Amino acid sequence: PDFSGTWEMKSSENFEELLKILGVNVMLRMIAVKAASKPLVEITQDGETLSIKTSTTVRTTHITFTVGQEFNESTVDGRPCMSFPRWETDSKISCVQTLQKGDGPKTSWTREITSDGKLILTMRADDVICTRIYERQ
Ligand code: RET
Ligand code: NA
Repeated sequence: PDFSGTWEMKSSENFEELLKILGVNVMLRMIAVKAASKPLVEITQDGETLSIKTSTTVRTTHITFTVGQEFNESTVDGRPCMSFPRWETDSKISCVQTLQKGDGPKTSWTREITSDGKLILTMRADDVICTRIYERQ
């Protein structure tokens, strides 16, 4: 699948609930939710290697990984973790995260390209799943 492109978000569910279960306090949640309502996602892809830059006014993350190989990233609340991305289907990457220090909810994400060319991002912490749908700009 081709993940590359500049993507804008069309819908988001459960982002605040996700931050809540991760223990982010109400004031920081408000700031984060507002900023995360207008993210810009830029993805470049070379085979199974993806580079994903997610920009907001308050936080920008940039990850590069190869499917099948562990890499360092941060959970959505900013805690360093090890991540292991793998193919769940031929168009969906599923990535389990392990905190580098301390305990917290079990976190993971998926990124999938649908047959109609949308990008679906899910982020999970324990039983809370946030779903965000993107379309190419
Ligand atoms: C934290 C807590 C500390 C204060 C702020 C935060 C902001 C997080 C944001 C995350 C955006 C995520 C996106 C993900 C994928 O689409 C780290 C929660 C301000 C803005 C856009
Ligand atoms: Na997003």
